[in-house]
Amino acid sequence: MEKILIFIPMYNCEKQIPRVLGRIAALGEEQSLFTEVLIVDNRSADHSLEAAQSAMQELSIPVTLIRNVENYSLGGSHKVAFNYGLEKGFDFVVVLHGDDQGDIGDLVPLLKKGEHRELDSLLGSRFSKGSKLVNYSSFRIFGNHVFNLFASVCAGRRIYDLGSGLNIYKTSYLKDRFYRPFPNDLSFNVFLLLYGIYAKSSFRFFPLCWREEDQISNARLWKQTKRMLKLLFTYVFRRKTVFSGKKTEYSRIQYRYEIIARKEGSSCI
Ligand SMILES: Nc1nc2c(ncn2[C@@H]2O[C@H](COP(=O)(O)OP(=O)(O)OP(=O)(O)O)[C@@H](O)[C@H]2O)c(=O)[nH]1
Ligand SMILES: [Mg+2]
Repeated sequence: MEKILIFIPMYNCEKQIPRVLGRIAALGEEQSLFTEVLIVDNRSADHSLEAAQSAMQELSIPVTLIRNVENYSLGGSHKVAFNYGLEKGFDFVVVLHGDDQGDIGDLVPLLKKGEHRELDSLLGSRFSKGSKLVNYSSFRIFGNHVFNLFASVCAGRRIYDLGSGLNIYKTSYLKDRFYRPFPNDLSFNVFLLLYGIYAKSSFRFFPLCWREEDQISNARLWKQTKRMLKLLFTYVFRRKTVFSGKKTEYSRIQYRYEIIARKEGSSCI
């Protein structure tokens, strides 16, 4: 039986994390598509830990709640979870943001068809045909389409989303831990995507529903745009250097965590 880990990065999501876990519990018997849920708290300053610990009791599959020893940002939390997936012998790692913008249900039909087995990764896309956006302004949608087109030209491959919060990766693809030197901030996802193109990995985008309701957006528009442009420029002119595997300040971090709570699976599924 294949082993699939759902990794949930969580940072100040006390309101949203019960809903994210509730959507997994609502899958009912389909929860058994997944082997374990790993919630990675990035030292939230609110009551996310307590909210998660209480809501995780509703799931039928095992859940582990851990807390990073330091705030490693979103990219660093991915590293913690990828390392965990590799060390515990998982075959796939699903990334599902803890602020309830996406829905795990969007991935279920693909998993049932076994599409994840054919590719190194399946990437959720907010801007594909069939995607649904709730509370996104037309300006933001238009801007993203333009940016995705520009990124596609730079990368030489059609990009529909530079980084959404619902993706699945094969651990055999991650096993040499090429992600270790990547920056830990929100640009980690773009590094991951560009590396995937650089390394000629196999992936495709799938449409999803994405909401922005009570979530706090941390992506500062202009700062983020400038950073992305710089990154794409680097990809065009210096990709060999960037992806050569050379150690960076991020490679040296230990990415340690402590276990806060563990819930075993119930035998009814
Ligand atoms: N911002 C931020 N988010 C983190 C961190 N650690 C984990 N997360 C989680 O990472 C997920 C994505 O964070 P967001 O700030 O929404 O970033 P984003 O989805 O890339 O950008 P938006 O377009 O603003 O939604 C959320 O579920 C956060 O709870 C962290 O250190 N900073
Ligand atoms: Mg978000």
